[in-house]
Amino acid sequence: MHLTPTSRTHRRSLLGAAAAAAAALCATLLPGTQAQAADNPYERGPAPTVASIEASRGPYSVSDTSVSSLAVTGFGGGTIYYPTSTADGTFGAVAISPGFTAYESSIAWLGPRLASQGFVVFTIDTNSIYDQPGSRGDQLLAALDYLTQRSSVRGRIDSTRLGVMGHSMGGGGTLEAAKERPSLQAAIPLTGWNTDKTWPELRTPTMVIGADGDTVASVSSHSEPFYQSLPASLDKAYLELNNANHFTPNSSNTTIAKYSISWLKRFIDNDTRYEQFLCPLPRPSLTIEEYRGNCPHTS
Ligand code: 9J3
Ligand code: ZN
Repeated sequence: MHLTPTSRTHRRSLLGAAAAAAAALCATLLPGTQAQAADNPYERGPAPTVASIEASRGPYSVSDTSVSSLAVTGFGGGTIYYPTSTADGTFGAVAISPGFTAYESSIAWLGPRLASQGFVVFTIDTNSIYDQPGSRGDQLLAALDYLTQRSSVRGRIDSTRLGVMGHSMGGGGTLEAAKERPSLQAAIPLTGWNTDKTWPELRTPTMVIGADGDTVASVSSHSEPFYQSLPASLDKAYLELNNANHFTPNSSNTTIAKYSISWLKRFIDNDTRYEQFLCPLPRPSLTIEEYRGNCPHTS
C-alpha cells in the first residue's frame, strides 16, 4: 500500500477505518480453520512453518505404486507417490522428469518429500535416456494425462491443478511442457538445460532453480536467460543455489525442497499461507547465492 501525504486528522480517520476493517476481518475469521477451508477449497494440511517445509517429511503418510513402461504410452513409466489417507479429498499433482542419460531414481527423493506435504507426485522414466527436452516435455504431459485419466489414483487427483518439474534436460522439458500446456499451474526446472533460451510464451508461474557451480548447464547460459525471458507480468522466481552443482538436485536438498513446496502450494493449491516463504524475496545466505522474483505475487 502507498499512503499519499495527508493531514493528521485525515490520517487518524484512515487508521480508525483500518482498525474497524481489521476488527471486522478478525470477527469473520474467528472460526479459524473452518473459514479458511471454505475460502480456499484447494488448501491441504496444517498451517506451514519454516520447520514444516524444511522437514524431511510433511504431515501426510505416503504410499507408492509403480507404473510399468509396458502399461503406458508416451513416456517410460515411473512411480506414483500419494498421500495414503483419503480423508482430505483430492490433491494437486506433479510430474517430474530426470535428465539426460538418467533414470527415475535420480529424482526419486522428491517423490515422498513432496507427496508428504499433500501432492500426488509422479517421478517418471523417459522412453529413452537420450531423449531431448522437447520430447521430455511431451512425456511429462503424457504422464500427467495417464495420472489423471487412467492411473489407480486418478480419483485422488484434482485434474485442474497440475504442475511439472525436472532435472537438467528434464528441466528443459519442464519449460517445454508449460509452453505447450498453459493450463499448468506451476513449473520448476532444476538446473535446467535447453538450447532454447527464451520463454516469453509461458503463462504458468515458474520458479527457475539453478546452481552457482553448474558447469554442465551454467546459470549464465541456461537458468538466468530462462528466467529473464519469462514475461514481466508472470509470477516467477529465480533461485540460485549456493555452493551447488549440476547434480545437486539428484540428492535430498532442503533448499530445493522448501522453495519447491512453497511454489507448488502457492500456485497449484492457491495456498497463500505459503506466500510468507516466497515474499519478501529470500535473502542470500549459506544456501542461496541469489534470489530474484516478483512480490507480492499476482495470480
Ligand atoms: O540432462 C542433462 O544433464 C543435460 C546436460 C547435458 O549433458 O547436455 C549435453 C548434451
Ligand atoms: Zn524460446
